[in-house]
Amino acid sequence: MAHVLTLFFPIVFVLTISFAPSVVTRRQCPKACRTFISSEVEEKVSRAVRNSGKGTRGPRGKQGLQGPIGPQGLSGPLGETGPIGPQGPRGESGPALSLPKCEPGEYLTSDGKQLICAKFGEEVCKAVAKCEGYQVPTPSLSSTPAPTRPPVKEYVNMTQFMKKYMIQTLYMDAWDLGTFSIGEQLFLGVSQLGGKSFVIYKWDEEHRFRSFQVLKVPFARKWQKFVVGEDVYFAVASNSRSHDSPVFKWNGDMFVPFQTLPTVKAFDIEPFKIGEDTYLAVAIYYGRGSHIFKWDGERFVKFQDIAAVGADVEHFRMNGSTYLAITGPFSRGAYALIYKWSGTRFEVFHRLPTGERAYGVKALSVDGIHFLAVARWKAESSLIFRWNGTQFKLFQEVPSRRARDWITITSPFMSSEKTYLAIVSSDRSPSIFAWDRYYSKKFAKVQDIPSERTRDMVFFNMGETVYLAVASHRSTDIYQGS
Ligand SMILES: [Ca+2]
Repeated sequence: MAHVLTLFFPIVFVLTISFAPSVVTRRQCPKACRTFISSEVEEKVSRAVRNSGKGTRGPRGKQGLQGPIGPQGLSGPLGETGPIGPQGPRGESGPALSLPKCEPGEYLTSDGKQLICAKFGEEVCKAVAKCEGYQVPTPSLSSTPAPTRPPVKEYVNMTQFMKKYMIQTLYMDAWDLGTFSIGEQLFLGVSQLGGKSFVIYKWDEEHRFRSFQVLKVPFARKWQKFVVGEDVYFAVASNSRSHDSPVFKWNGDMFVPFQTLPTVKAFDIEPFKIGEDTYLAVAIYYGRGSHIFKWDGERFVKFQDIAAVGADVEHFRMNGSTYLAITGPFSRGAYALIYKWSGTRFEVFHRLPTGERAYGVKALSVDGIHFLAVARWKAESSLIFRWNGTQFKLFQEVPSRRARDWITITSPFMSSEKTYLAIVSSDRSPSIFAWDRYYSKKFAKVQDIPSERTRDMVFFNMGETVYLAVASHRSTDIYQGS
């Protein structure tokens, strides 16, 4: 206020001086003149007061909140035409071609759809000497190309998993990934290598995984979800000498411990059913052999020991029979051991030579063909075997280095079923293949995934979209297929 006054008084003083003559010579200034002067004085005074009230500029205020997202822009220009796809399969042979028998005065021609007989026109009659009764020589098949259509091209439009469609990264020391659904809810389960925990994430409405539950599992390795009756469970192999492998049960809100399976250094668990019975095969990596547990109506009890140690066990069905494949350490021989259900127990069925130590095994069926894919740790490639009716024969070899496992998904959407198979290679980029039923009739390479020291991967579906989760030693990336 004091500041205002010190400015104010001099201004009033100056104004008074400047208008003093007009005040003194009052008579010479009429009413309009006086009104003008007083309004001038008022305005100058108020302006002076306004100016005197202005302080130094204050500090910049905080940035405001971001406004709402604006309306979506117009769609961009049409993209360039894609490359020509591979040639489609050869069509089925059509019905035998029969030439129509033309009458005299007719000739054989085509209307674009079929061969027909047409009468000679006047022009043709003029050109040939004798039109009436002239027999046109019937052309041979080779000289008359039948109207053909170009072979139908099948475009193998395979979903790709691009860096720009990476929708989430989860930071953790993952060892084994898996997804499963309970009703409409999708979960991602991750066994942690460093921590003594098993972490469950839940897919939310924003299409992101959010941490849902952390369960204590020392040395968690591979795991699987399964259902007994209406109840949902999952079992985790514990690669520990002193801890058994736990089974958890969904109680409607969360997973709670259900029972433990007596194991020492378990590496993988495979649930499967034979008829109404539920079994758990547990691959033990050290010691004498692996175990099979059976559900007795209330819990799992030991059912059978099999003399195979392994890092991975897989079950599959062929022609009504149940099989187990187990891959073990090299010291036991470079084999994948295959067991077959005899009706009462599993018996050794076949030793499948794998050349090098097999680390992971995956069974899949496409178009009625049974495959067994073996991931090899030491070799520079991994192998896909095909069942020929009596045994598995080498079908395809794909590059890999320190391969841990294979993953697969069959996506029933987008008009035709597509089967993907990917090799989880840890010392080189993992590769995705797709069953090419039309062209090469092999697993055709789709793409490589830019990932180093890959631990595990998993495909999953939400709606019609295929997603891929890729775990490396530090983080897990979630890709949306496009
Ligand atoms: Ca397995």
